[in-house]
Amino acid sequence: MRMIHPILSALALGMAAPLVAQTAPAAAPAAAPAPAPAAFTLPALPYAPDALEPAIDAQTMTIHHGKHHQAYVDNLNKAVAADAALKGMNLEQLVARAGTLPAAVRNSAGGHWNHGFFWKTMAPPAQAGIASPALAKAITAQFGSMDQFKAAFKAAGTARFGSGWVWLIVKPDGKLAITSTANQDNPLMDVAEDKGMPILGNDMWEHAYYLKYQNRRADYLDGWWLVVNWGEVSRRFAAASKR
Ligand code: MN3
Repeated sequence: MRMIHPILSALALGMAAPLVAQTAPAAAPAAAPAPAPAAFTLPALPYAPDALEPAIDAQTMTIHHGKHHQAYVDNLNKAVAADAALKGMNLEQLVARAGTLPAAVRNSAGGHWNHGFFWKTMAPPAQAGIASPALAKAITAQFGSMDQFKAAFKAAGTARFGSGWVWLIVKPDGKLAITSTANQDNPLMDVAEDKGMPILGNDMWEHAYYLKYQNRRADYLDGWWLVVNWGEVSRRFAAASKR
């Protein structure tokens, strides 16, 4: 069940805090409350939970989105509410200074950002599409061919020890690179070894694939290409290349 702290619910709905209303003198007009930062919320999946089959099964998607991602959102809301220094920061700001944050905030903010990015990185097989000419050209220039890129991405994913993510990023110099991060870190974080703008990313946590693939992470990485949303990845590449 989704649990939301009552104060966060009230803030999200724009309600006045009840204690203020009860104790304010009747004659004094209440000062307009400062705009409350919206609580972080779970984005809806952009497709049905079974839409990515056979690459990813419906049960995995339902648990991954509704339980795991929801938990990152809930824990992030709790951690931010408990730390006045973080008040009003948006998700991008939290991610960018992850190295200065308590572990609970770093993990939850990364988890929320990474999963929101991940759902949009995928599409049902019939809508997966192909890379734009510009992206295909950049991939060929950097990795030799699309097949060589996929092999290198798979190698980086299988080499990630324990839980983490594997990414295709646009580096500050505009070049593409494959990198991986541990836990819920990502290449936008100040702590990342290889920094850049992610345009493609796959979840290397067992919760992303274990029900269907068990220990066979390499098979999951192979099957996953069926549901990569190349239209979205190409749009991200274009946006990152313009910066
Ligand atoms: Mn996950």
